Amino acid sequence: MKVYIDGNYYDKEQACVSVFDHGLLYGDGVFEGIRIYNGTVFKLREHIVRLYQSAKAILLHIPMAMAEMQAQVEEVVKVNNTHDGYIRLVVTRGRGDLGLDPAKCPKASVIIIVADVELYPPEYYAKGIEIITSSSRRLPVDGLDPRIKSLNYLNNIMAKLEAKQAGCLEAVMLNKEGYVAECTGDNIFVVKEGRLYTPTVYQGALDGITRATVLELAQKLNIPCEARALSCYDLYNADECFLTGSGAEVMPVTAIDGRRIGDGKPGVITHRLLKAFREFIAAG
Ligand code: PXG
Repeated sequence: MKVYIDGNYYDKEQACVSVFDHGLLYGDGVFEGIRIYNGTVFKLREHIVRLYQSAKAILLHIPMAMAEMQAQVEEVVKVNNTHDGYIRLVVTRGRGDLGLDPAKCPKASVIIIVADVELYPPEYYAKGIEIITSSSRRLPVDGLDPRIKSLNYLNNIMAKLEAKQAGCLEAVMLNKEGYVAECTGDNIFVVKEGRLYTPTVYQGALDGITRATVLELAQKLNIPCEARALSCYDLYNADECFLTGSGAEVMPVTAIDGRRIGDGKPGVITHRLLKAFREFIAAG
């Protein structure tokens, strides 16, 4: 496996960054996680746009144009001859000194890693998963806008630890008002009386690319959908619930905080959307 760093390719073991990189010292940087299906990079343009928007929001200049970045990602996939996998695209503030000042970092670093994807076991899709709500809140907009996919994932990691301690794979993160934002690495949806709901980005949801794809597919299937505020009450009393993300795709949730969702089995609409999502991928 060859890792791209700032114009050069390195073997996995030799792929290193400086200890003075502000991505390491301060989590100063942005990233994307992207899937490769059947030799094609899924929604690459959308991921690149989100990366550049995250970078713009933190005043990080990416030292290549968007079209160049897109071509570079494609090249790394080709060099690695990857048919199905996962891309981690990272842009750090680059090498500086030990102070916070980003002006001390002359050039951002671009890292592109292609890896095998860690798939969830198929039985999770058939049976659904149980999740909890975490005590770790999603960052407020006046702290760091949660739409920025930054290298600062510590509060998501705290929530993930809480999930693992409870024997779950994912945790719901609430915003500081107590409304549902999303999960640690996935967006969340509920179905109630045939309608699909998901929190808005202003409630702390990442503008997820899988989320957007599922909303589009729902429209095509004539399933009414709406982004709006949701509380834990709405989750507990939903007919169906599922998560979306580049890793999870569409993952049914069958219990939240010990409350059974619907009849405790993946729902009909969830299943239709998962099927539609997989067909969409297969169609290239
Ligand atoms: N919310 C958060 C906080 C995320 O990090 C999503 C939602 C889903 O967005 P997409 O665009 O993927 O539909 C993400 C993305 C991991 C991992 O290792 C997770 C993500 C990205 C990269 C790695 O679990 N989730």
